[in-house]
Amino acid sequence: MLIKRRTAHELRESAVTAERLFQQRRRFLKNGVYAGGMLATLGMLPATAWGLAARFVEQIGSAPNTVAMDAGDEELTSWEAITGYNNFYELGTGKSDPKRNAAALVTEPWSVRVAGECGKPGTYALEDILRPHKFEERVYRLRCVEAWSMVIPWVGFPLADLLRRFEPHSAAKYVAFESLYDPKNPLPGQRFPVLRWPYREGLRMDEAMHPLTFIAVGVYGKPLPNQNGAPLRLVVPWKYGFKSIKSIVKISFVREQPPTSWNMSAPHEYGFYSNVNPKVRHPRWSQARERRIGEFFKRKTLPFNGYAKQVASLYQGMDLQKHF
Ligand SMILES: Nc1nc2c(c(=O)[nH]1)N[C@H]1C(S)=C(S)[C@@H](COP(=O)(O)O)O[C@H]1N2
Ligand SMILES: [Mo]
Repeated sequence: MLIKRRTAHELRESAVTAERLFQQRRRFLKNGVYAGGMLATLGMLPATAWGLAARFVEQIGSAPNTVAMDAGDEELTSWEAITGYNNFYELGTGKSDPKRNAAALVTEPWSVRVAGECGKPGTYALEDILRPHKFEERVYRLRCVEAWSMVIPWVGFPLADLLRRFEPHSAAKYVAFESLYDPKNPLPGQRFPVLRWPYREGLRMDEAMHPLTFIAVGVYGKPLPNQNGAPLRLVVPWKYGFKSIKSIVKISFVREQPPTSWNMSAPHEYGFYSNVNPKVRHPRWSQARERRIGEFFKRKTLPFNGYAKQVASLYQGMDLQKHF
């Protein structure tokens, strides 16, 4: 088989095709017509051009019967916006910096260090992390704390399925995550102390094990672009976007609430929980409304970003004004 290098232009075209196929398939699914296999052609991309995650693209493309529409009937945000308007401070603080600097992030080889209160700590190659999981598609709203939002068709698997493999001890009350940081070879944005590197995030164990909590390895049926947090990133749809840490290199099971980057940098503005909450304003702006990228008028922000039915019980008895 002829393996040909793809130009940027070709990449764009194939991405647009993927988006159109996906939108079509989604219409089919809405009408109750099963459209399995429509994405099958996406599995034929040359692996060398796509990096490590591409080895799994066939699996990504052949999982159309497992789409979960947890964003109702809302229209998907375009591929262009999802992959061109990003927050990924390691690659720069401007919204278009992550895409422009994407090549600075080297995702091959990749491994994840697993540490702390668990039966199977160690360093795992990405292949070993991903191999046992059956990928599925999840359409989730993503609400950034800056009051904009998107609807994104992720590909991946529940975080709970991954964590269980490491046999967490009962002493593990929280899970901490870290993104990549090599002080000797910093990413373009890591030359500046905008945050204390590495980027850190964390969840309470029950939040981490919740079925909505997801590890994404793809979007729109394609491997995750670097600017979206390749090769694997967290997605917690009922929390502000900054909890959804990108390009994970370390997972620790810990007893105490772990320090998290945005909370360390501005504790009065960014709490550990950071559940989407229209009633708790950011000290500098209201969180009652948001702008859906691609739309002109603002819309109301929903409690827990519209996932209250699934997750509100996690916070029963907690004062959410205090534990923001
Ligand atoms: N490592 C890392 N993860 C990160 C960020 C970051 O700067 N570094 N930004 C967060 C923020 S603020 C948001 S809104 C989402 C954006 O994800 P997206 O660019 O895929 O839409 O990623 C989150 N994960
Ligand atoms: Mo964000």
